[in-house]
Amino acid sequence: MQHIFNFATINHLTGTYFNSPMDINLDNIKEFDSLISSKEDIALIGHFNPDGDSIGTLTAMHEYLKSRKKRSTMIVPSSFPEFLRFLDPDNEILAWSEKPMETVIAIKRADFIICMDFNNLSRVEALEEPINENNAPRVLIDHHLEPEYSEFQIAFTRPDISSACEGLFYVLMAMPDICNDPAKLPGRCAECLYTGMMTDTNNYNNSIFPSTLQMASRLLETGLDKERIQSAVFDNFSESRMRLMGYMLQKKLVVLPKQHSAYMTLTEREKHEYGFREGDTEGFVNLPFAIKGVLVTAFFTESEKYIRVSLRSKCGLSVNDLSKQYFNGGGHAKAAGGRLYMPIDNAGRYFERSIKKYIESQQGTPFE
Ligand SMILES: [Mn+2]
Repeated sequence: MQHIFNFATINHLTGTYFNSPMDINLDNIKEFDSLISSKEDIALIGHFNPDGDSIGTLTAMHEYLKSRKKRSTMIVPSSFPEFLRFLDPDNEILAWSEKPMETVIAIKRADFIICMDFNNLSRVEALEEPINENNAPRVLIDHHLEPEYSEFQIAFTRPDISSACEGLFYVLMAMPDICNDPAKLPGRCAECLYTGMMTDTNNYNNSIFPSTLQMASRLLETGLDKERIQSAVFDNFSESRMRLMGYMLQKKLVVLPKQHSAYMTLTEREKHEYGFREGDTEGFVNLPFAIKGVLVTAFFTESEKYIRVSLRSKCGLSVNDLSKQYFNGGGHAKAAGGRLYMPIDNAGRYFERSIKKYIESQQGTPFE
């Protein structure tokens, strides 16, 4: 399967100059376009613990399919943070954790499945089984490393873009009805795409490529209200979340100067004390980067079954590799997740040992 596109063929398709920094194969676009035309009931699948990019791709694709008079159902394995609610004003997104029956039924009856912002069906947890039981064609739109190509009929994916929303933006630009004109994006599509890009780059702090700014610029040209989106995402937290952030920085932040690293651990008891709600720690993992010399960060959240791990890097040290070796996870070189199965009180020491061992195992200095 081919997942690279080239300019000439896109020009041929649209008859316009296609100013895209991404490569998309024309045959894949044609196939995707005709799959949409021939199907009636499309399931859009997002990943576990959906973030802005996940909800952004789902809602943008939903808006697009609505414009093509297709029924589509947005489905995620677990609920998403409240601050993203503005992307789904009519409460249409189904979370398996809240409505397991409805969710499974929607997957079973689908005649086409579009997976976005994840690279492997294991990232959708309980949804993996019903998806695998459905023989409908599957398409992937993503930006994670090492996609599981064999699970999809078409995969539009590459790691050197900011977000799955950016990938979806360029796929939509290549569709015949959009014809490389962002002004033709229907309904709230542009705003959903912009939100996913903005949140996945931590508000233009990381994973910004020339293609990313080009996408932003082209969306802004359509009259998109960027201030409104920024305020909906960043100025919408609870007082208790702000106080939790203060507590974490004051009491829980550990800096390891020699390892250019810093970490924080959040326990169930502390979550309870601060009235924790899903999404409250969004972005906390990035806070220590403001300290001079800190290039790698980790955030550990205790939950019922395991410790949720978030890892970030601003240097050559790959947290994807680090997570694969020590934290039962992976993701991107500069942003990865994982899980630990140990008491939360041991997580800090485990991180200190792991990062030391990992740095020792690297050739040369990873802090460049
Ligand atoms: Mn993403």
